[in-house]
Amino acid sequence: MIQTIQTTPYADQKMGTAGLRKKSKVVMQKYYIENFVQSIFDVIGNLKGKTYVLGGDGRFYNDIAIQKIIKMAAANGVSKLVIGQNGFLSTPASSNIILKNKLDGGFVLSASHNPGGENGDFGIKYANQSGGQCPSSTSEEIYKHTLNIKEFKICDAPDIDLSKLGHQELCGMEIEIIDPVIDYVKMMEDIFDFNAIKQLFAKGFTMRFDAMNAVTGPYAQRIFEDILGANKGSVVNAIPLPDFGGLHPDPNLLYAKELINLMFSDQSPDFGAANDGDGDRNMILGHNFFVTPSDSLAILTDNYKLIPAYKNGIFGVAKSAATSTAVGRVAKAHNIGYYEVPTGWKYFVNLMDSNRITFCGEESFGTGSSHIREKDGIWAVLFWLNIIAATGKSVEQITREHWQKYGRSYYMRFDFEGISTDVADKLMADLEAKLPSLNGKSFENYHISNAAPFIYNDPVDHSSTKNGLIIKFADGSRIVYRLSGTGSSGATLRVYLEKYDTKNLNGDPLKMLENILEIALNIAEVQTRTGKQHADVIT
Ligand code: VG1
Ligand code: CO
Repeated sequence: MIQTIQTTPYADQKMGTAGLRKKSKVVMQKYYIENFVQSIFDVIGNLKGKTYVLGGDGRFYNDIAIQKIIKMAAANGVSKLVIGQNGFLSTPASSNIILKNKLDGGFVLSASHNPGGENGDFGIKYANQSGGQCPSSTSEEIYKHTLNIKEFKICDAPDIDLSKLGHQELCGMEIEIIDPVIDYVKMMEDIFDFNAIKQLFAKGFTMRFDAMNAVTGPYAQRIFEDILGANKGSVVNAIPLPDFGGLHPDPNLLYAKELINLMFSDQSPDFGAANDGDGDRNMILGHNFFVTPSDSLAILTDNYKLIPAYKNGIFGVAKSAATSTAVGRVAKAHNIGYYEVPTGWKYFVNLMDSNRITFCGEESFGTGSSHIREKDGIWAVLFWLNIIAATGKSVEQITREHWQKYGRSYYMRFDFEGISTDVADKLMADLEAKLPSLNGKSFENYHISNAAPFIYNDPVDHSSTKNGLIIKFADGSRIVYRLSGTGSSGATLRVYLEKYDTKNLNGDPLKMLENILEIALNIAEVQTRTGKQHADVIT
């Protein structure tokens, strides 16, 4: 039943910030998935005795891709696959299954926060035995392999019935279909004070969780409504749909509009949250109030003692370089380790494995801890609920008190999308060349103290990664420039701005950052080079 089929390489199967991400139509080309997956199996080698987890966020083409991967795993000699029922598994749930059962890795079929559907995006994240996505050195090796691939192996058999829980067999490989939610819920119960949160809801606390028609609906309904007692209907857009019901499952101020409108209205519940396509991102809102992800990371870290799993102490904390420095001040106050890494969760994995950090986060609505090796959307929501239950304070109160204590990092990100790759690459190259000449220069009241590329030297595997360009000012303000590594066409320039203030805590972020924005766009000649006067997305 095992067939070896001849194929020819594709030139574009390079993983980005988080796995392979392409237009669905690209992935639907003949043997596209097969080439990529065979390359992973070839690079891992020696698959006998190995077990992998497999699932996805339910987006368009998941059903086809998952059957291909199952049949290829069997033909390549994998011993066992653990698969989420009906092909569903969130990214955090998948990481948990790898760690808890000491599996050899796994595949999450998702393009995360990118839109789905036939005209949307598709993606594959590959995790190794760490429970996190493979390091860049491995993805580079896989990419090289895709450029020379000549054949792949596949088991010629009917599709597996993914709705049936329990054990099956295919071409000598064991398949176990599991409930995607049970183990994840258990893990959350072990971390947080569910009783305190139950009492909070019993006293009439209200929330709205927007699952954006993506994978977290079933997890959120089970946890928030069934177990914790939030009102029925608190979780909306709860059924995962192949095209996310036309929504763009990116939990931010632009794409989670329905939730934002509710939270900034008189009908607002006490608390609002949303997750992305594969359940690893989160957005936190109070009544009339938005918490930036950078502040959220700082606030969670500052309050670790309120959470049962962390109350006896935490290792350090890490953030991506583009994320605001707010959490750095918290790390200093608590006298714990503090690390800055390139963008992408894979860079946190070594720090967690070596007990250097417990918490980590990114400005792109990602927060998490060493309970797994991916960011975790529902974990962050539960952390906030646990703080609220323990303190009796609102989201706004908690955040404002944090600013009183530590000062406030005004922070925003401006994305310029759909730029031609050549223009974007040249913009970054020219800017990098110009950085040394900027050192010591002043723009009105802003004095540049340092302008340099961000280079990360991993303390564990000693790899070195360059990611983004940073301009630092004497008053602590910062500009970070990066090109996105998750898009499926053209280039996206991200400009991240930060300004620290200890006196004016109630400013409007856009106003506070107005001058720095102008400086940032001028230095990089963004408008003249891209032809865009304004950012496409502001978060
Ligand atoms: C974006 C975010 C980054 C995040 C990555 C994956 O990458 O900026 O912080 O880790 O997406 O998130 P980029 O290269 O486009 O800036 V997810 O939720 O797609 O796994
Ligand atoms: Co995601």
